[in-house]
Amino acid sequence: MRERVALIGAGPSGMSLLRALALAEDAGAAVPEVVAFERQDDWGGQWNLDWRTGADRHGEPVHSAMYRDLWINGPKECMEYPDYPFDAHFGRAVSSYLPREAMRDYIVGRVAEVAGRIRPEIRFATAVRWVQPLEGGGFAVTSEDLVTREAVTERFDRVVVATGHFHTPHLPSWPGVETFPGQVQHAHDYRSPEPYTGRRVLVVGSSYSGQDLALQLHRAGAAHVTTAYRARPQDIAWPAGMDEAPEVQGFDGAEVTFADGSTAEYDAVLLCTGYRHHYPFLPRELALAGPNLLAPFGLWKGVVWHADPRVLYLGATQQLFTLTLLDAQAFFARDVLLGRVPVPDEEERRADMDAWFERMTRIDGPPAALAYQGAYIQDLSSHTDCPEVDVEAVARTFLEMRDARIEDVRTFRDRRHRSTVTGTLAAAHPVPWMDRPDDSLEEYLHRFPA
Ligand code: NA7
Repeated sequence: MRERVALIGAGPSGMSLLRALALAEDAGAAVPEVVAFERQDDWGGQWNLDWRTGADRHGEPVHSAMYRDLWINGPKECMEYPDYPFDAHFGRAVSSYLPREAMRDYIVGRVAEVAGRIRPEIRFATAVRWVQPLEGGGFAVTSEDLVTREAVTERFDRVVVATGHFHTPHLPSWPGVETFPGQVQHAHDYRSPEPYTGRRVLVVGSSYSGQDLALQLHRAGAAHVTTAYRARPQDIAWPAGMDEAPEVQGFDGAEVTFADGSTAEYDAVLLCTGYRHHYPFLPRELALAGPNLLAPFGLWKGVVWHADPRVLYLGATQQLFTLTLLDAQAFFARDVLLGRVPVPDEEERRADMDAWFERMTRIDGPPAALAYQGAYIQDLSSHTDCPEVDVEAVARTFLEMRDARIEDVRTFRDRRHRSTVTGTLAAAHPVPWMDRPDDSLEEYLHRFPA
C-alpha cells in the first residue's frame, strides 16, 4: 500500500519538500501520498504579512513576524536557489536587497512549475491539533478545519514537521520590568516603526531582528536607539542616535541598568530576544526543544528525529544560508521518505550527531559558523540530487556583507553583490535604503526596466 505522509506546514521548507517529491515522481519514482496541513490561508510561511498581532482571523496565534518595510538583511545572492536564479525569475538583474513582497514572489515562483499539482495537496486554514503515535505503527493525526470547525483524525505512516521555529516568542524577564512605564513589545508583534518615532528605544537582543529593527527605528526618526547585546558587541561604528550596551540587569521605572553598571532612561522597549521551539501538537517524546542551534538536539542530520525516525523536521536548525539550507533539508527528507537514504541504526546516528555537535561547540565567530553550515549543506546534498550550492562563494558574499555592515550599517543594503550562480552583478537600486524606498513588488520592479 502507498505510504501516507502528513506534512505540517507549507512555508518555504514544506514547499521545497512538495516540489522535490513532484520532481521525483516526474522522474518515475513511486512517491508516498502526502497531505499537507497549513494553518494560514496561503503558502509562504514567515513571508506572509498579517497586519494582526496576537490572534489571526481564525483566533489562532499569528504565525508570521513579518513587518511592513522589511527588506532582506543579507544579500539575495546568499539565498539563491542554484536551479532558479533571480535573473531568471525577474527577467532582469535586480538589486542585492529585496523587499518582502519581491522575496516572497521569488519563493513562490520557484515552485510555479509544479504548483498545479502540489497546491491541491495542501489543506489551508487547517491546524493540526495532535499527533498520536499508534501501537500498531503509524500516527493518528487530528486536524481542525478553521473555517468549518470540523475536526478529523486520520492515520499516517510518517510525519514531517515544517512549522518553523520563529513564531512563538522567547520572552525573558528582568527584575522591575513591570514598573517600566512605556510599551514593552516583542519583535513578533512589530509591524511598523511609527509608534517609536521621537522616542528613546531600548532594543534587547542583537541578532537578525535586533540588528534590523534597531536600524528601522533609527531610520524612521526614533530619538535614540540602544541595542543591548548578550554574547558579544557587534563591532559596528554606530551613527549618531544609535549605540549599544551590554546585558540588561533590571528596570526601575524608565531607568534601565546594564551589566557594566551603567544606567539610561528609555521610553519604549523592543524585545528581539528570539523564539522558542514550540510544537503544541506533538507529544513530548516527539517534540524538539532547546535553543536555536546550528545542530539542534535530537535530530540526525538536522532532519530525522533520533528517538523516532518516522518523524522528520524541516527548518529546525539555526539559519545562515536560509532558503538553500531548507532546500537541502527538503531533498534529504524526501530521499529518506523514498528509502533512497537509509536511516542508520541508533548507535551510528548518535555518533554522527555527537560529531556535529562537538564541531559546533568549536565555532568561534561568523566565518567558522558559515563554514560549519556550508559543510552541513554539502553533507546533506552528498546523499541527494539537490542542486549544488557553492557554499564557499556564498560564505564569502556573507562576509562581504558583514564587512559592509560594520563599515556603515546605514548603507550596507545599497551594496551590489555578484550571483554565485550566474555571475551577474546586482543592479543598483536608485533609492538608498535609508531613504525608505517603497516596498511594494510593483514599485520595486518598476525601478529595474526589463
Ligand atoms: P535569534 O537569531 O534567535 O536571536 C535571538 C537573540 O536574542 C540572540 O542574539 C540572543 O542572544 C538574544 N537574547 C535572548 N535572550 C536575551 C536576553 N535575556 N538578553 C539579551 N539578549 C537576549 O532571533 P531573531 O529574531 O533575531 O532572528 C530569527 C530569525 O529571523 C533569523 O533566523 C532570521 O531567519 C530572521 P545570545 O546570542 O543567545 O546571547
